[in-house]
Amino acid sequence: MSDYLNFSLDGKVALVTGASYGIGYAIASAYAKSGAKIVFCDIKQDFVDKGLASYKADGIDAKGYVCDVTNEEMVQDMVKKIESEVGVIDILVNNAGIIKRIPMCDMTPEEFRQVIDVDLNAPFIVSKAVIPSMIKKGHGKIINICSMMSELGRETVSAYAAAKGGLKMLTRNICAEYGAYNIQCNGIGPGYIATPQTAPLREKQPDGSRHPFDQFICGRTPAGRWLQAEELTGPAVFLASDASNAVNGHVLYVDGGILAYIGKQP
Ligand code: NAP
Ligand code: GCO
Repeated sequence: MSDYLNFSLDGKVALVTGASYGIGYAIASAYAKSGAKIVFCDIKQDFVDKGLASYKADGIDAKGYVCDVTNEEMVQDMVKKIESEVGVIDILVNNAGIIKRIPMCDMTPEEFRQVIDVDLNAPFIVSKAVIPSMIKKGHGKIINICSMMSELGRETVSAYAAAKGGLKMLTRNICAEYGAYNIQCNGIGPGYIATPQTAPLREKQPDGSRHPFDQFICGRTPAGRWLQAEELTGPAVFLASDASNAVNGHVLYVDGGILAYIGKQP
């Protein structure tokens, strides 16, 4: 089959950061079903163990590593271990992320720095760790999980929006600097996905009514609903496969149309 229509990940090694659950877990599981060998990391051993149990229950033979992706020494060590235990990383998904929903003027510099550290500095650290071997191997795929906040702001998420906006430009710069080595770096910009990270925005109110933000997002999404993490997996497989070798520096928004829609008239 020509590469142009090769959506398979057979024989590839894929590292997905923060993939014990949530979006990372869905993407890693889809990569496994597309033929890739899956490695993932999480910051705590018990989350790695829980993730391994979930992958096993889904019939996926994943390898998990404890690694704080903001710590360059830990990341370098993890990548060396992966290369010796599994193989050179062909596909990196910078998925690990946090959010702090605090009005900017109430946020401490430390709180702001923590978000920037995980959501922007870490994708730099992990990409820097895997690119040299990708260059030696002659190819590589880096996929950064961006956000609606790579394009839009909203109250209380200043650090997150700054990080995700920066991640969009880091994506473009990796494309610019390493595209000559057959490395494609793209982003996925999810809309609003039902995961633990957004659970507080969907919690039922004390009177049993829907959370106001839940109603707001359903009014801002043409499909009128939250998306599921599994709805990101087709685009993620495409960007990890040879079928996307001519796609570079692009952020693919998988948002149900939010960015195209002014919102339903109340
Ligand atoms: P989530 O449920 O909060 O999962 C985040 C994952 O990242 C967890 O496994 C977490 O591990 C891990 N992590 C956090 N800090 C880490 C660190 N320093 N080192 C290693 N792992 C770390 O989030 P999600 O909703 O799946 O989101 C995943 C990514 O998609 C994030 O980058 C997020 O910003 C982005 N995103 C989410 C949405 C959405 O609506 N959910 C939309 C757009 C973009 P622990 O649990 O051990 O901390
Ligand atoms: C928020 C949400 C969003 C989503 C996502 C949207 O508080 O607005 O957490 O930031 O996580 O990034 O694309």
